Amino acid sequence: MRQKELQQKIKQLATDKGALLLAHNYERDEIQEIADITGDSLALSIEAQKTDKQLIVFCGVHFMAESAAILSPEKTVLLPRADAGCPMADMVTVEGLKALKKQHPDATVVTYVNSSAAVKAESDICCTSSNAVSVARSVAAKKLLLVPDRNLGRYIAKNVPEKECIFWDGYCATHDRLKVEDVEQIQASHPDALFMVHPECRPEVLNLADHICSTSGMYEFAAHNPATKFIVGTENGILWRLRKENPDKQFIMANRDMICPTMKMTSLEDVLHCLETMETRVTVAADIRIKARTALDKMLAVPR
Ligand code: CIZ
Ligand code: SF4
Repeated sequence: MRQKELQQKIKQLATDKGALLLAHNYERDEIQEIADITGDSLALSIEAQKTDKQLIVFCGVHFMAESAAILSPEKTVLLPRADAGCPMADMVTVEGLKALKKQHPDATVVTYVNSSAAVKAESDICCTSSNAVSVARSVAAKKLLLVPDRNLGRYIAKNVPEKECIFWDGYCATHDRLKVEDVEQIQASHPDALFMVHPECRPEVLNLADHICSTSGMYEFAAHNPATKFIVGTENGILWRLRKENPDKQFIMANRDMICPTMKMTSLEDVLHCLETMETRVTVAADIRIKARTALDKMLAVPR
């Protein structure tokens, strides 16, 4: 089937079944094209909560669908590819986190939303890449366990020097791969471009940035900054919407290999199959869901 036909078939079936199609900013272009809403993981989960629709098709990775299920347990949340996980989220286990907490009983656990529901349930408060610094500042404890991303952790530690920070040694290979030399080379070829970068990148790369922000922050920065050329330091799926919303501006990847293999798994065929079969449903057991929800709600209560 041609791409357009497949897209039309999906849209029709989604309408017939009353489904809301969500796509993360890193999904393939043809998936983002048919989504009702594109966004970052938390924004999409909040949209899933707000809609009257009872069926959510979440084109993304497993922890994202879990977050939607935590916020809306009464809805049906489908993940088109059950095997699309997040390698960084998988770097921390509940047992490992419990052991670290035992070593630091006086610390507050601040967990990035890019983590499993079970790990969130073992955490005191969650954070995203856009609110990480405010969340860390809001915590009363002097000592923080920052889980699972060591790069986001070091970014928090730099901006909240009054706290003692202990990092879980996880990382996102897609972002960690970006090196200082890559950025310096691109900056030398495009001296008039501004470098915007995600805090999942290494600290020495963040030092070269004009703007450090989440994916949503990049859309805002690109739209409102008068500059016309930007070097992009995050997963390349972000280019689709950046270019669509800013047709007169130029966006250059800081490194061509910033491609997340699991975010790119979901195909149009998978989305169609998911709507036809109603598989795979993602649910979170009540005991975990309630604890994970508490950690998310605490984060949502922190003023920006
Ligand atoms: O790196 C990711 O997977 C991001 C930025 C996810 C999200 O939207 O929070
Ligand atoms: Fe996980 Fe990184 Fe992929 Fe995001 S880009 S889903 S953090 S591996």
